[in-house]
Amino acid sequence: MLNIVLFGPPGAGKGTQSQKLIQKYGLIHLSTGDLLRSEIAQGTELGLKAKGLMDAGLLVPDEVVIGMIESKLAQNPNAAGFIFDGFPRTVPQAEALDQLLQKYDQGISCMVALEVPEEELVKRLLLRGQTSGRPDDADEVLIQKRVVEYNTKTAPVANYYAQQNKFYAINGIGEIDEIFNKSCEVIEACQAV
Ligand code: B4P
Repeated sequence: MLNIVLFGPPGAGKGTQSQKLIQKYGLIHLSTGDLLRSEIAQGTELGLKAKGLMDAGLLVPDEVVIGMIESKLAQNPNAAGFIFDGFPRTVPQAEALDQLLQKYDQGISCMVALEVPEEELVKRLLLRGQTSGRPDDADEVLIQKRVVEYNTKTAPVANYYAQQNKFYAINGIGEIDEIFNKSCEVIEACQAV
């Protein structure tokens, strides 16, 4: 199985690159952001709890997202592999993901980290906010808050995978296809190991 963690700050291009990577490698896309937004759209209890946190630019509790990923893994026992987009976002989530995959005798193949400076992230998300209707893209103060949340809670996850020799950083500035090609080079190098 090919299991890729696509990593980066909010607006780095994780969702954008995921769409291209799932097509090329026949993987299942697991975006915790998309799963949470779907719960919100359906008005579930989980969605109602998550909405307040997401709209405030905060992470939702680990156990909530870990539970969502656990059920998606169980629903797709014959998958060729998964792209984890926006997950794990904390070290406890990364530890839980390793434990979940171990149940299937699987593990993470590599982490592809998209590196984008903060001023570009803010620009991209404000632009997306003009059409996405996402409350968390609506204003700069909120976007900065998401970046702070990323720097304090999520950035350490890179080190977790670096310690396992699975961390690969890519410059996330440039044409979408150029970034995609660089991501494929990393993934194919991991597959060859
Ligand atoms: P996500 O849905 O994961 O949102 P995101 O980080 O903002 O999106 P992403 O990074 O995928 O956006 P993309 O670059 O594709 O999370 C939203 C919220 O959900 C979180 O704040 C949190 O509250 C909660 N949540 C999700 N997962 C969680 C977890 N595991 N634990 C706890 N809470 C969790 O796109 C950005 C824009 O850039 C797009 O408009 C795109 O067109 C543009 N773009 C992409 N590539 C570009 C390029 N190369 N050049 C120019 N523009 C580009």
